[in-house]
Amino acid sequence: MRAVPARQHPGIVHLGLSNFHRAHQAVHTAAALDAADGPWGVLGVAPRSTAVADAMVAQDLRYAVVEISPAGERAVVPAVHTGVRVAAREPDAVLAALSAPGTRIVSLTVTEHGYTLDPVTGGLDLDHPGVRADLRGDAAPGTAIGLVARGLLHRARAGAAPVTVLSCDNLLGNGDTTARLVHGFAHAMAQAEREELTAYLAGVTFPNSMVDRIVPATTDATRAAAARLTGVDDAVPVPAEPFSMWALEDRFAAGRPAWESAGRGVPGAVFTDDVAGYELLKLRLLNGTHSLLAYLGALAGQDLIPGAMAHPAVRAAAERVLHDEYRPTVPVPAGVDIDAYAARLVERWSNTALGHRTRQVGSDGSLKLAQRVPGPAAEHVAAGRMPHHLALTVAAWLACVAPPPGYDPGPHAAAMHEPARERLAATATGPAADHVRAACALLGGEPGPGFADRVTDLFIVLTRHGVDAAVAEAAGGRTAA
Ligand code: CS2
Repeated sequence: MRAVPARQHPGIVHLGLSNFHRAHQAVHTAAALDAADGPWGVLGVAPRSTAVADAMVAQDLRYAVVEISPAGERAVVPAVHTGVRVAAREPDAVLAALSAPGTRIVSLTVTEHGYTLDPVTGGLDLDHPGVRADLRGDAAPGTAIGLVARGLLHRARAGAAPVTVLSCDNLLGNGDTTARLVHGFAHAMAQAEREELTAYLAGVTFPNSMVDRIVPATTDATRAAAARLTGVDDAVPVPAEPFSMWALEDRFAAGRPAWESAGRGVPGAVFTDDVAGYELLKLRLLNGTHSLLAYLGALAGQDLIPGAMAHPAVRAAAERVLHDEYRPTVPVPAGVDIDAYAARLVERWSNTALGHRTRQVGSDGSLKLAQRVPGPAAEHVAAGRMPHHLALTVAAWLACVAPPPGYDPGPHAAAMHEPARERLAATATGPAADHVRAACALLGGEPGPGFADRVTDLFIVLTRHGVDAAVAEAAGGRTAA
């Protein structure tokens, strides 16, 4: 009889069956398991959508990651999933998995949107209807934080060992933030539950991590490429750029895979105490500039990020925000060559073969920009400098998702998902300055005096005279006539 490889034990329960997880953590875990077998299979949990979960079951939990660049394509099949669940459909099975003795890591890719974070307080949004329902606890948890907290409470009650909760999302201090939210949830529970959960949380660790790989949505072209490269039909392959990076703190309560191992086309993860440095580097230089490219690109009629890069004014604005406004606010981690990093970003955004859409990067802007813009903007304003291109980022976002009457931002902006769209529409018909102030409030407040005025100037130029005029205005550093 053949022994069952250890990797078939799901030591990891992962919340979020997104393309990002399937092309990043899954591939790094496959590389780790190639280097050292261990109980690190992944039980993937989709919050609500059944499509990917059911398709994965139908194809034996296998799928291909199709690495795409102008240099060519290749397929990698991670094959690390041991099962999939849909939380809304099988809540008991998910809670059982979270509290199973063999579960050692609970990881998350639920996007900025999934954390039910109040951008003003930085804590759990206790007014969120989903959070309120999860605190009542009379039905299965519907929010990610509710699911983690209730899962950990089950573990506490089952006497199960502590676990690591590993956020793999683009949040500032994602581990610390997740810890704050889960503690906030515990704190708001009824007394008996609060005490049980809080005691258990003392043994749980929440390492910070920086995750990086550009992963677009799957299209028919991805399916065709997967079939061509692997010879099998795959309903849910994932397109990804060749680049992948992961930096994380080595604080695991119950062990971890050998993620430092390179393989399957990805380099080994970097374990470091300076995750904050990597995180700022990535959240600001990559994600911050990406947002500007998405909004200005969409307004300039571009469907794709490389299309935005090919638009001279948009590219010029991206280079300015990257080098002049984000870069000086980032303490570069030891060993990182910042010039090479920035040059690589330009190359990554210019990947014409990948098909990364402006609408994807532009979606959920109210939540993403809160992580990307206010911190560096506050630093510049406090130092007496106006960050014109950070202001332009906010103006372009607002022009995309809450345009003033008579201004049509075009189909790519209209297709962006924005949870605050309705709220922002309420001020779109009034004076631009009030509209901008309402938008800044949503991002956590004005980062410093004069910033909202500068956003207002640029918003007016952008919506009256267009993208090129607004870029010229930002570069000239003047105020609007
Ligand atoms: C992007 C990110 O959609 C976005 O907001 O900036 O998803 C970006 O592609 C990844 O963080 C790259 O690692």
